[in-house]
Amino acid sequence: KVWKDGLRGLDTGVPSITKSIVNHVQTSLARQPHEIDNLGAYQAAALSVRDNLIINWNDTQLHYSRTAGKRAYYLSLEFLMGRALDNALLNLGLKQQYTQGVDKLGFNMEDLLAQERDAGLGNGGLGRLAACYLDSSASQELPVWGYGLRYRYGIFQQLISPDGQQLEAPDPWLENSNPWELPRIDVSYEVRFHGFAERLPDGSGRAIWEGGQEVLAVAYDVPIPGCNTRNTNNLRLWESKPKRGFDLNSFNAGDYERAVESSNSAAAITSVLYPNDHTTFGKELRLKQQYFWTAASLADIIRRFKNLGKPITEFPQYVSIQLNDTHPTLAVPELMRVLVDEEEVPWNAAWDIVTETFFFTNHTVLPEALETWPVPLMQHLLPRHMQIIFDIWKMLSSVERKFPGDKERLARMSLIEESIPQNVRMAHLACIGSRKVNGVAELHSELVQTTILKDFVDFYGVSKFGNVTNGITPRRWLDQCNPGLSRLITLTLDIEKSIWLKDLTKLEGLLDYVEDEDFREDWAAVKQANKEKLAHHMQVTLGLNVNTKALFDVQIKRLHEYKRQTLNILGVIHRYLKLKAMTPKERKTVTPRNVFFAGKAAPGYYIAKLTIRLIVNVARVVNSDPDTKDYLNVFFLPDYSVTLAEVLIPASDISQHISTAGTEASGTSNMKFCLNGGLLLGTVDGANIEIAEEVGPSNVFFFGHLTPAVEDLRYQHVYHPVPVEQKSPALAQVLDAVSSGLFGDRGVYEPLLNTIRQGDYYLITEDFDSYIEALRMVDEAYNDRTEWIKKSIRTTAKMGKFSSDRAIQDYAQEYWNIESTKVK
Ligand code: DL6
Repeated sequence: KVWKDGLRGLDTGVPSITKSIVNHVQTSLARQPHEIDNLGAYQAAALSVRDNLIINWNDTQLHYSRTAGKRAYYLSLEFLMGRALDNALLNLGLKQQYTQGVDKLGFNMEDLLAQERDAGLGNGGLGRLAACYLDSSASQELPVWGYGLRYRYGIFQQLISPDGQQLEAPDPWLENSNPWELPRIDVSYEVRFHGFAERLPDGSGRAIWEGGQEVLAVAYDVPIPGCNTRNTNNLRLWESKPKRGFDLNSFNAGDYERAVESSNSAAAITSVLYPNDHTTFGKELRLKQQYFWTAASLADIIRRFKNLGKPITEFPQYVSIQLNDTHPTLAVPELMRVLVDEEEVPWNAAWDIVTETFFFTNHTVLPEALETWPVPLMQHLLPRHMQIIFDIWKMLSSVERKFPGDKERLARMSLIEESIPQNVRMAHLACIGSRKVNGVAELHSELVQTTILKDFVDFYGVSKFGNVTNGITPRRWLDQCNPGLSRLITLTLDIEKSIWLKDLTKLEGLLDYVEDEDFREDWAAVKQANKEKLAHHMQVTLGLNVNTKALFDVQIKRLHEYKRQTLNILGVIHRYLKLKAMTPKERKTVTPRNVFFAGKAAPGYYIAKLTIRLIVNVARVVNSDPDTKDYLNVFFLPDYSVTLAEVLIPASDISQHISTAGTEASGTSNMKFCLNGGLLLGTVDGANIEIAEEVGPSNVFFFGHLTPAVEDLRYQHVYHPVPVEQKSPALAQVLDAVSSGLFGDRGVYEPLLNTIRQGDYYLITEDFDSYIEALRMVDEAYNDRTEWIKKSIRTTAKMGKFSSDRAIQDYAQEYWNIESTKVK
């Protein structure tokens, strides 16, 4: 059934749709309809869908302005949106009509969808989470806007050389123009860098900040459609532009380089997404990005608030701002600067406004990911903000009063790390400047409170700290990527699709059908079709043959030592060596397995890149070995993206989430796989734990040491090391096989193997044997086909908790204090 709520007032008959597409071909694209190709047809169809979105978007903004209620803003340096056309069609309920419309014009909808470039404005989980939250905010009719940067180049394209090396190429995703954005030349702000900050001598705490470089932030709006609603929210992305075209004096004097220098440096701010995940970088351009974006976003939010005609002291009653990790933390001193220096609010009153407005989410406890910025760099780039940060810390003399004489505690809590040079600790600033702080899964939130922010819990009390377990949007991660399963669910539950898509706990109704053999066969047929779709995709794009009768085992995520793709590939080698040692008759009893990997490594992350190289070379050897190729195949799919995930996830029988306990804050792909009926093989970490609580321990495969053991084990590895041969003979055999050159150049992998043999920070040695045992249990369970299908159904049925609708309502109610408001 097609829903109606999102369509009210729109002309959605097939003839109007074809007319509108042809119209866009002739006018917006200025082309002849009879010579249009798939790309042109995609662009015209997208513009036609966008027309509908704009009508809803305008009405939504008007509605929010008229109701003048409280709004929330999600500040994220990353929004990993993926493609927009299919999502918009499904959320509007127009997929069928548009499919018929483009068919009438002689095109195929799938071909048109394939033309769209992913909006890859993010690195991984953090950016994709932001995208899911936008979808849920609109679907839940919540007045939430996203603010980010319009990078001209998104996450790099990953190429893999024949010998397995990752190469990076730019991602010029805007080169064919982007029909989903609306440039708003009427919305721009000036952002200052450098210059001089001079405190006023009147003791007010105010200062004047002048001089330096001024850059223009220009808004681009991306409409975010909700599911089965007219509410269409906004993602506002800023582009940097020079304030003045170029320096005419230098130009006239023949100094062309100088003439364009400052305009180039202004435009460079939003040129590229930093490709680092879980590491800080300390680069001036990155700090410029952070300030440029937070300053423009705050200016825009304040302007909108001022339109309400309320006194500035009421700001937090109308505005909540979520800081997505520490990247937007400069918003804290920036709001202080605007309030104190420009609005002339007394310092203490300004601080009250700030600490009522902001909320801070931490997304990792890994030490290398905790942002700090050198004080000299801050002083040079943002002299006024550095003064404010020092003043904020001075104001917190209450810390000293509460813990008199506890100098160590004071040093630990300080906003300034006493290193050479000194550094500003952004997590401390975000914590101090926010009303509430949360982690993204129960275990992670507990770790935040007991490790990195423990002193702040002692100081403020535990009520300032909370947990919001992450979620994923079932629109993209089930309905869009797995239409077969979506259809089966709708038919089985016998309710409208939009009902269960917006109340995912309804999936529990599937439990009534676990014992129904026909339903189980339908369920299994959907999975099989998805495996065939992936195999077809790999045949077409990579020329690879994939056995669709095998078990599909998938690990797709950023390459990182803590995520332990290395453990996975070493497990594959273990299986290979075992297969080699079997007789042909013994092999025939083995469950064939395809192991799929995908993910990018940060360009400078040598060990992660070496892991990719090992995977590719293991694949080369294993897939071509006549003894084993019918039983084991390994694939590394290059250039992982949201769109590739949409093909891989529905095809998986089992997926791996095998981080060292206590290192993965939450993970969200674990939720996506389980929602699509894939079972989970994982460690007791992040959201795996809550998934197991929901689906029941008999439906997941857990292994490995638990978080409380990790610290001790690491200590043992450093101070009382035991050789790998003693700890795990099976692992030692695998490492020797790699060292012997079985998978190519001897010696190449030694730095990678040494991370295990020496120190083993991520505890591969400790978890290897239980990992192999867990894999054996997966094989055994998979051989009981009926039981496996039952597990798969039960898993999907219990995923209601992990809808991002639940997560966004948690934020709305417990943190931001905003309410749903439906556009009529
Ligand atoms: O919260 C979203 C996502 C979690 O699911 C992952 O577990 C976590 O690793 C990731 N964190 C980051 C941290 N980056 N920074 N800064 O991406 O967040």
